Amino acid sequence: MQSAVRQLTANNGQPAIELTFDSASALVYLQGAHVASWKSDGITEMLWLSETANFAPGKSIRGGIPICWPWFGGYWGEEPDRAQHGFARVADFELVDFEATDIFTRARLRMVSDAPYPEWSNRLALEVEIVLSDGLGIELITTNTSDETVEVGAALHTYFQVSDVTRVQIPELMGLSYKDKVRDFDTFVQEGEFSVSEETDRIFLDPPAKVHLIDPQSGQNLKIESLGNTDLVVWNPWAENAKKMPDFDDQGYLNMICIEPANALDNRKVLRPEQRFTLGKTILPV
Ligand code: TA6
Repeated sequence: MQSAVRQLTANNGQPAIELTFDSASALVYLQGAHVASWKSDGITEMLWLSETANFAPGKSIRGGIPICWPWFGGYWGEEPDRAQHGFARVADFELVDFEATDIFTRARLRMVSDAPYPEWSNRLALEVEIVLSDGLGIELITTNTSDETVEVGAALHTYFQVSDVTRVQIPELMGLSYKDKVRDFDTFVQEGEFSVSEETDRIFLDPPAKVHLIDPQSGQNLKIESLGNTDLVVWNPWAENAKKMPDFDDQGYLNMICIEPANALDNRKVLRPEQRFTLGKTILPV
């Protein structure tokens, strides 16, 4: 049983670590503790990555698993000009601990950048744990390091590779309520099977812990089990929005769907001093 963690220089000279477990591999950029590749069989890429993605300091990678933290979406505070989805995804992380065993390979990274916004200095600490075995696990572990209560939102903004997004199914979404960003965040109920044929940006409320991503064309189906999330965000930008994003290749929208366990909008967690909170997910081919 081959398992290892090694540090390397990846795209555009960016530092990264590679986890291997048997034939499986995962590539994690230290900036943003960003999982950019997961090959469960060592050959098939399970995560979508834009052909025009940036690999540069201070720029988030379009694809893989960007970390939205300490907020998801727009900033709720009064201060202006705060980056969408927070600042962890462009922060520096360092490898603090790893294990390579015959049942899993694990790496733990810690955010070492100072918060770029003064009101967030010395408030929260973030560690990210990534586990590779038959599946891929990732957990965001947030600790309130201040002496006051702190609100934190987050999401694991996972871009899944699919054969044809118009044919994918996520059966467990049927019947759930969701806030639709495309329709002013009004609340609707998912009537019938979920499907994508236009811009889709839905925050499903109180979702089940387990959902499945069914890809009928490839037969590559996944079980996605989340913990700590109050919401599940599902996003596809569709053609017009994909074209507007320079780091999103124009046709890429047909082969990706984001399924994101989140604490979104008003569902932020309120942490007492020293309190710890974990948001995570495990993805397993089925
Ligand atoms: O998770 C869906 C979403 O909030 C969309 O509304 C869209 O903004 C997407 O995230 C991508 O955001 P980004 O800041 O990575 O371009």
